[in-house]
Amino acid sequence: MTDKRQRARVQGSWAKPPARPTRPTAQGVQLAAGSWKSGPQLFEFHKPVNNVREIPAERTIEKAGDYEISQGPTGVSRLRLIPGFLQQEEADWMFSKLFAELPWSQKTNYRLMGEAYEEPRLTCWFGELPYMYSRSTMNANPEWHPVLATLRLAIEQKSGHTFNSLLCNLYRDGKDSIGWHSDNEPSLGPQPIIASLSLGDTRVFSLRKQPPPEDNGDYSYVERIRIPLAHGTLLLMEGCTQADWQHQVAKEYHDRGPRMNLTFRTIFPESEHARNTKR
Ligand SMILES: O=C(O)CCC(=O)C(=O)O
Repeated sequence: MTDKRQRARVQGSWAKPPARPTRPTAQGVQLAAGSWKSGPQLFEFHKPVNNVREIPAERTIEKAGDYEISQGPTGVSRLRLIPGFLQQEEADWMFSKLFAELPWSQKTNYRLMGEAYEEPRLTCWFGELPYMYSRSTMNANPEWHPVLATLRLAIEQKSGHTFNSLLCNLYRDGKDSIGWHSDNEPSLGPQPIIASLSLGDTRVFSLRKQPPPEDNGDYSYVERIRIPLAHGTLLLMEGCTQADWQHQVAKEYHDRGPRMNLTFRTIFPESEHARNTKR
């Protein structure tokens, strides 16, 4: 008999179901799952149940494209990334002009219990209607800077959406930031579309999915996305992105130059808020 056949015979005999003992023997083998079987050949392997919950790996989005980032629970959440929406020279010129000429100031917000804090960045607002977030209001300011009016038109043409307002953020260095939040104020309507144009130094824009209700606000296991936003990049957030995800620009430990972010949005008059929330 060749070696190969001999091995096959041995394997065959092992593969046969073992004979059942007619009565329990004295020897017993404790199984991994804690049950006992009598007889030396009745060992069964029970794979331990894996109770460790996986943390999804963070995804990085850098390339131009349309990304469906989730399908629920509210509906489809979509991002559109357009690096190089502005050419370098054009973006350089706009950055210096807006940096010097916009009415930047530091806004005071209020926490739920009424405690005041200064935002860790400078802002200004353009639009026929005021904008209220974090329990403090930015007054209406219909005097659009001509550069911003031109940008609004260009972004409307590119995106196919219209916008009536603009929140401008200025991050003076790597210590300036915006914490986790969603742009979901009632004045923005049910599925707000936000067009965000970045100028200046690159900063990482992060998103994290809202946890399911049974996780009671614990974000440990949620999906995460990071998008480095470079000079001249346009990012569109559409669909349920504000209902199902939060976003932030975190502080950085490396030196960062100034960065500006222009977030075009549509504000609805107060008379339409109730109608919007019902939709
Ligand atoms: O600076 C950014 O890219 C994000 C700004 C932002 O989240 C906001 O204005 O709501």
